[in-house]
Amino acid sequence: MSTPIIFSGIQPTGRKHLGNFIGAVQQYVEGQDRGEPAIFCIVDLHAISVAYEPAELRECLYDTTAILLAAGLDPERCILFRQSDVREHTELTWLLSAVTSHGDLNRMHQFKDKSARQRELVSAALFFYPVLMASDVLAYRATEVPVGDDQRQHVELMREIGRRFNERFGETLVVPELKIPEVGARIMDLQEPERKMSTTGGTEAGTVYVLDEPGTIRKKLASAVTDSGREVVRGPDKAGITNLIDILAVARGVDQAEIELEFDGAGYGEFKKAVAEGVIELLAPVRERYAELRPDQAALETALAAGAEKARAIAAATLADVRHAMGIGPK
Ligand code: AQP
Repeated sequence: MSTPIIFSGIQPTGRKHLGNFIGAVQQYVEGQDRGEPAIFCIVDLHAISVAYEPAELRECLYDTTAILLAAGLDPERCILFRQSDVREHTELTWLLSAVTSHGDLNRMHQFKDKSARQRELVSAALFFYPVLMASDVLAYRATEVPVGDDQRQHVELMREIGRRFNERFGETLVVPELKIPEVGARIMDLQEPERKMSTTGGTEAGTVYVLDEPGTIRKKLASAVTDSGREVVRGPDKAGITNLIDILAVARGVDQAEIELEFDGAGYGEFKKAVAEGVIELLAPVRERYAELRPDQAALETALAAGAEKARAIAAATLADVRHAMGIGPK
């Protein structure tokens, strides 16, 4: 197999949750030595598609940068940068909009969900979100896109956009593959296990944040919704327990079957305590390292700027090819 070019984006917020961590961040860390290069982008331009505060956005961007570094991303081994520092993303968004179908954008689940939740304005940016996401990835001719299961539809659309571009203008872009984790691709809300754990759409008590203190994590896990049964096994009518089994399996790096075997005959209370300890062990080192890194904003800025320079060089070359293929600008 050839060496992958890995690309993924993550929204800037200080409230990254366990779903983001397992579905995305752990895959990034695993990918940074496999990708050549592995590129990770904090997508501040995506964040402005819903209501936001400008001053908070900047702070959140540093929060997310520090979380990613604390989780193990190393700017010497990957390219980590801020989306808005590389203007090629926005230019490519417009160019790719020429081969994006309005009907496809209309079918996006995320747009339907998020537009229904906006109180003041449903922005055109929210509608265009998937085109910007396609540009993020296609600008680097990435071959692999590590994301959680909720991004499946967006990645399918970016593949379609890449294919349509190549058919219309000649082989220029690379159609990437989706990469979702085998276990933990969709971590569910602890209070409403039929819904995914989410920054904006979930319950506070059902969302474990990467930066939660151990006491908070214990409390959230203790009150996690289960069911009226007693068996620690996965099943279609056991959404809460299935989610907790997945979480503990990922936290310990073992199979779900191993967890079921270990807790055979144990009560839900004992099991939930074990899940809490597993999650604390997974997240505590990240929280501690974050506390060391976050105050040095200048160092975070330096790391992002160096990443942007490397990213720009790659994206600019793709843009030159795209412009040429599309007949844009001088020969
Ligand atoms: N519940 C989840 N389980 C597994 N993976 C998840 N991801 C998100 N939720 C889960 C993955 O996290 C990555 C980064 O997501 P993001 O920060 O860009 O935000 P998002 O995809 O919009 O998801 P959020 O954080 O839950 O925000 P909401 O719901 O408010 O939009 C992505 O790879 C995503 O798949």
